[in-house]
Amino acid sequence: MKEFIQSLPKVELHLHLEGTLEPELMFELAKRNHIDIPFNSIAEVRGAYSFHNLQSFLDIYFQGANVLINEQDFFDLTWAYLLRCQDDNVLHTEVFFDPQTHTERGISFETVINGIHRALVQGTTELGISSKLIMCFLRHLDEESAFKTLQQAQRHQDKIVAVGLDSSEIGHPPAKFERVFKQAINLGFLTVAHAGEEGEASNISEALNLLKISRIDHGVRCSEDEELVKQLVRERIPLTVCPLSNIKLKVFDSMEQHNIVDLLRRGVCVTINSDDPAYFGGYMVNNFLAVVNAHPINKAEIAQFTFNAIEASFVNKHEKERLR
Ligand code: ES4
Ligand code: ZN
Repeated sequence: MKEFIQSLPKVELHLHLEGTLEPELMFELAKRNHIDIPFNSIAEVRGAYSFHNLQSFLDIYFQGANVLINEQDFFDLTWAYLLRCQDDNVLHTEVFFDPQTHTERGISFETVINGIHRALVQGTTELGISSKLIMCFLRHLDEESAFKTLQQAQRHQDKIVAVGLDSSEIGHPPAKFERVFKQAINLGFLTVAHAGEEGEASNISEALNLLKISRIDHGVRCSEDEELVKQLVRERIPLTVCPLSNIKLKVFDSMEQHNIVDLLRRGVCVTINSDDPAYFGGYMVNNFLAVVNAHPINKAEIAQFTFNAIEASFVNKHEKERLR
């Protein structure tokens, strides 16, 4: 089974570049940029990665991002992730970045996007890994900050396919960003949103109805609303599920209790993704293995996760044929 999963072609649709910052690179960048970090060793950093909910993770995640200063840092971060994709036979990836995490501390939008974009282009030419870039708004910040970020993104629309919504779900429902998403759609961006991760199922319906999203990031709490599950099946609305993330952030008590295989068998277009792999214990192969080790599942069902991801991806028909 391990070899089958290793060699299975994969497509990743839910990955935060800031969440791929491994402790080793964190130390290297801290040194290079003369930034103080509150850790004395790599082991100490890993020891701090024990979370009791989404917020306890986000606090550490935003702190880690402080070592990213120059364009080259964003390149190095992205390139290191693409090498992991190569290791895990990921052929195509659609990655998130959070510009506000950086612009709020004085790093320019250009520094961030130019470093990331240069690495993604090199990933295509040197590794044969295709990619799309999705810009997320931090939902704990206000509408005005999101509008400002959307404006900054406009001159980079050739590099960004979609906008998304991440960070603290509880207390920051999709409705808060209805006007921002409306403008983004008018400008020609596709839309996605984290919904139904920690927050209730109604956030999923609200994101679909108000933000016109093409797919739902996480969405695992859909099972609390039977009618919603039926709608997801009927309309083939994809969920980008992140199994190891959900266990680390205590969305489910154990992988055995995770509903991803149940949703797959009920006909929901579910996919497997790594979210913030440096923090949650693994990249794509590890996420597949964690699911398979906890749930009896056959090879055709495992391969269905990849077929679903191809279907849910933002590539054109021609590129979907290539991935199949
Ligand atoms: C995130 Cl797991 C998760 N949820 C919401 N926002 C995020 N940003 C990075 N990882
Ligand atoms: Zn996420």
